[in-house]
Amino acid sequence: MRDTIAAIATAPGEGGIAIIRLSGPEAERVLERVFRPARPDAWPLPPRLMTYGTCVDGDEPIDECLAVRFPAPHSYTAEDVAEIQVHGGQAVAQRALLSCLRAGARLAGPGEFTRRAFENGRIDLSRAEAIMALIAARGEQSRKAALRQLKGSAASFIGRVSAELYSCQAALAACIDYPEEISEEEAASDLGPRLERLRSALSESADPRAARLLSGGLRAAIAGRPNVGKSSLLNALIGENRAIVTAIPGTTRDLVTGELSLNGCEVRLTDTAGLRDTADPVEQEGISRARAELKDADCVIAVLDASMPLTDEDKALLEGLPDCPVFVALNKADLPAGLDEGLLTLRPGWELARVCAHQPDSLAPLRAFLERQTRFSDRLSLTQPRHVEAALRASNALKDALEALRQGALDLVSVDLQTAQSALAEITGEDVSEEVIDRVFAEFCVGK
Ligand SMILES: Nc1nc2c(ncn2[C@@H]2O[C@H](COP(=O)(O)OP(=O)(O)O)[C@@H](O)[C@H]2O)c(=O)[nH]1
Ligand SMILES: [Mg+2]
Repeated sequence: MRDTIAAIATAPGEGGIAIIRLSGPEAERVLERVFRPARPDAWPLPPRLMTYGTCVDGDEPIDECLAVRFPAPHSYTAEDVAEIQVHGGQAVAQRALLSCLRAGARLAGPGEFTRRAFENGRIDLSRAEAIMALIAARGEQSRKAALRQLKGSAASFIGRVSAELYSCQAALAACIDYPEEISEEEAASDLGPRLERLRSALSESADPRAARLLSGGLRAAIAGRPNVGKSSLLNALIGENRAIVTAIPGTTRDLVTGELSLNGCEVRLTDTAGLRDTADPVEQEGISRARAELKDADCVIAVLDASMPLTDEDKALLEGLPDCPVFVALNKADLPAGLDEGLLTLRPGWELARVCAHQPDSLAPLRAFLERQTRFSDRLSLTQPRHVEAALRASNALKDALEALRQGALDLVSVDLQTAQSALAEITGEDVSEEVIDRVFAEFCVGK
């Protein structure tokens, strides 16, 4: 028998209401101890309807409140659930929770309500994660992807792939067990194309870049030698005076980040220390942070000063950039031109435009570049890093299976298909270690 858990389900701070949620076999008994309905004959409270009354701790009234119960199995956790709505103040909500704990409930851990919903079989693991993704979504793209997942897009996709994989496994088993009836060639000619289709379905539906964008937003690093206008560009793009701007080279030492939303996607811009040789230890540390940020970035805005001739530092910057989309911003285009564009060596795919940090309209090509980096297919079935990783593992196992099939090693094919099947079962949580489940729910908030 499980115990009964309680937590404040609303965000901390002041708000209109705060909700204390209870789940478990004692939920109703705890509610009876902490809730006095305005009409004493209201017991038992009607399921899923609000009842007005007073929240109490022993005999002491805490607040006016509304209470509602959701008898099992028609509740969030599929257990008996009760909720109390008090006024949304820190002291009120804390005291109402304390009263529930005194009445026999235990404080819930992070994500414990959702974990119960998963363990009681009401939702699969991918839907449980979708709830957290929906709560964490800061842009429209992330919200939509999380909602699709909550509606079962990942689960139904994995269900379809997995069913076809089972059918391939059955065909293979028949061939291994009855070699006189089905020849290896026959099996290979039928299984090959089917496994190939599964493999491409998996790799097409799992885009690691999209998954990263959805969970962490686009990371764009602004790089360049000192004084070319990196901090000015950051400020202009986010429309705020976030980074310090001066005419003194070496002003920016630490990483300064600013967020903006483009195309429903969060963009995290990082202004970095100007890259140059310096003896100043603080600046050196800033420069090594800048280099680390450049390596991790999804795309880079490389800034040059269009009013000055190209320097060796500029050339070293362009040569040393990582292999990712790059926008070369020729800043200070409002000043007389001093840079010979003919001397620039750009890699294929790099974009270039003359901009001026002080003229917002000139930044349109830069914004368009960033916006393009946030795009990806909106039909992806898998959008969480954990799912994408498992799907790619399954896809690799299918690649091995195809290779084994070409060599006629049917036993090996069978092992590879099993590996693929297990990787897929991790996504929905059908076959997943306790450790993975712990890790998934540890990221949840308390009260969800
Ligand atoms: N004329 C002009 N000056 C600029 C422009 N962008 C930045 N500056 C100036 O260049 C100097 C250095 O700017 P800052 O943003 O601190 O450069 P950072 O060292 O690369 O971060 C400051 O005096 C800015 O006002 C621009 O587009 N045009
Ligand atoms: Mg700066």
